Amino acid sequence: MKRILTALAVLLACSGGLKAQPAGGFGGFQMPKVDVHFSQKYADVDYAGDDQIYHKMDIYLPRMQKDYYPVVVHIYGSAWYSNNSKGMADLGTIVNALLDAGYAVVTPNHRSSADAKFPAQIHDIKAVIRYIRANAGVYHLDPSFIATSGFSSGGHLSSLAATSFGVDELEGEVGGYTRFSSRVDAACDWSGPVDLNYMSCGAAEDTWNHAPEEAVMGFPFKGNEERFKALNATTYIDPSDPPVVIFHGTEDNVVPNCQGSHFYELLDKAGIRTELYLVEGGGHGMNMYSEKTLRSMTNFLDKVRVEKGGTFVTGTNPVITGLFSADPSAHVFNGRLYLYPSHDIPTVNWQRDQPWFCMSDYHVFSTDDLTHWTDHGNIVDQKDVPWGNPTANSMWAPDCVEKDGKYYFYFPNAPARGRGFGFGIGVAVSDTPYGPFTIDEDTVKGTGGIDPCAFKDDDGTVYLIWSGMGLRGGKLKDNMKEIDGEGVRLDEAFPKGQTEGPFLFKRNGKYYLTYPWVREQGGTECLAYGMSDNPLGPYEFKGVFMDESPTKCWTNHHSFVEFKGQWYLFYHHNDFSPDFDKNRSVRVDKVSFNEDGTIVPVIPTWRGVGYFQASDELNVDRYSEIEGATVDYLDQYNYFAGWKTIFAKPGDKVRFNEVDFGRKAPKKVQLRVKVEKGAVLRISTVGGKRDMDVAVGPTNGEWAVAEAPFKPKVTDMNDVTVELVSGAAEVDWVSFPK
Ligand code: FUB
Repeated sequence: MKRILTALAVLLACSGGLKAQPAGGFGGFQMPKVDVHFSQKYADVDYAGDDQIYHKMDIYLPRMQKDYYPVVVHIYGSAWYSNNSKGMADLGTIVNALLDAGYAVVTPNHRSSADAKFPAQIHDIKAVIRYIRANAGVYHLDPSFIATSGFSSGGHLSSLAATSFGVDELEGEVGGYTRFSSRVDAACDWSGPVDLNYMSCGAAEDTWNHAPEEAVMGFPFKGNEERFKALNATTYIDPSDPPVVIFHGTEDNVVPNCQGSHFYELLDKAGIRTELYLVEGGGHGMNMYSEKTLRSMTNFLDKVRVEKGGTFVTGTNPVITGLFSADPSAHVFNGRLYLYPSHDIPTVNWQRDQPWFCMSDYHVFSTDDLTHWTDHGNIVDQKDVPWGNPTANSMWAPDCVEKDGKYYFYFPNAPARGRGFGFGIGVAVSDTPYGPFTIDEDTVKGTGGIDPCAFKDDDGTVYLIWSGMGLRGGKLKDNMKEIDGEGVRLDEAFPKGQTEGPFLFKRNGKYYLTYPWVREQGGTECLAYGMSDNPLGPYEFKGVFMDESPTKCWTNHHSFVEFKGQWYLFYHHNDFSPDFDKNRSVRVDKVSFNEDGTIVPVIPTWRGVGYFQASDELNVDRYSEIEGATVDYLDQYNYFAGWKTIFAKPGDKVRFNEVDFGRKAPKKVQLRVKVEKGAVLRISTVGGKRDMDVAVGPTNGEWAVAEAPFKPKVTDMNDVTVELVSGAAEVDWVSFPK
């Protein structure tokens, strides 16, 4: 065992200096020429900003077309001796399996033991994770799921990244994104040495030659056993660690397989979800990558990802960022708010030479406070609909309803060849609001069209309303798969103009049939409604409750929901896609009713409805009120990066409502700014009565975080105003750190 590692060390050391080795290293025992299953590759991305080969990484996107991909960082094995083996990082085995399963794969280089001593290697890996989190939008990566994986010493670094989140000495300061979290969501350990003090598997006599780890630590093992514990992934295990899947060969003659079982036992004892695959006959790389083991890895990651969901914070509009969303149906199930929107993606199937609606699956989102959201992931995919066309990308507006403890998800889709024309409406059933959903074999009998809305009345009767040559509806039979009798037309008394996207709700005994309506020929959709004493009408038209989108998004589609005593209107505009209105984004604003039950028209806001603490990053470009200042995208190539406020002349200002300063006044204020020559910004709170001027120097064309002591004693709920006193500045966010 020891001879193999030592021999390899010599070989690498002789191969032309360790500072800038050619692509090489262990790389999982494979040929360098590999057909990697990617649709796009970003090569040599500099994650540390120092242009060193050991700080470059490659990013591969899967062939499967999605707008954002969950990420796995896969680290090559080299006994920490190589600083440039990303080109051989198990590309034909682990990397291809991940790509085929829909994961983007990042293969980083890292400093070798000749470049720098531990913890430089884990500092590099953490910089990779932070870089991905900070730049996810640029590379189509989904920052809500970042896992690590690695072989041999890469397995060590992958495991260490998982167990050591927040350990100061191991976090490091590599790269420009140290403000971002290096937490990972799952880890895969392929044959990794994770406890270097246990390499002899607990035998009384330590016969192990510790050459590679001595090289990476920079001092001998014997006599320094305690200090070596810093290198071990096992040292840092605690119950908050993410799930880990471990693969180890029973015949591994380089890293003994007791490493895998030992790691498994410790993780399991700490209550961490873990799976161990001891591969019969597997060596150190050899015979390890069967279809079965690779599938076990991707299944594990899929399970963790779906169960975890992505979590993100957005208390302003649009609510969902990082992916497009539209046609939001909101419902409260078991006290939690669930959102079932459509999922727009950039056009694949152009129609008549035009980019068009393109929707291949659905995600469900949930929240307790309309600020912290969970993305429960993909719940229904077009390829899994038994009656549907698996490539039509026509999964339009859906809805969900609970009946007798089961959740019924209704969705439109284009039927498969020979199964009809136009759109059908399908149903999928689950025991929870977020799946897994089982899709029914056939469409819902008695329906046909788009935009199903499922409404449960107080007596438990469920109605399905849809759009198909006008707005139609009917009672669902108890099996929830068939309309009882004929569907009836609901909008006959409404003024002319195209109608679709119905949403039915009940308040104080009255039924509201609400819908997107094109009130003027050649116009776009506003939102209108009628009221009735019966769910299936007749409805009396009551007017418009939201005007056409100011940015001319042709569609709008919405839902009403009462949550914790307040009514909300969810709807969509095309905020993250100003030039193409079929890539939309969900928004939410409060809604109220007049004495007679009619709806008070809703004016769309940027501020939205979310709760903010003063220590949060307050994106004041999502203002409640603006005077003089203007707003633009932060990054013209990645709109998901959000917006900035431009203060060009003194007096320009924005106000951001309802910020909770808590019981203890903050002592400082931070502003993320870009300033050319210098500027003074006035921060006001308590209705403008507590002011504080902050002078900001030039930032050399870069974004920088400026900090100043915050003198006013401000507590409790306040509005925050930012006003330019002199100079000029662009502001990303303002924060009052604790
Ligand atoms: O999302 C596709 C279609 O656009 C919906 O089904 C309509 O309601 C409109 O929003």
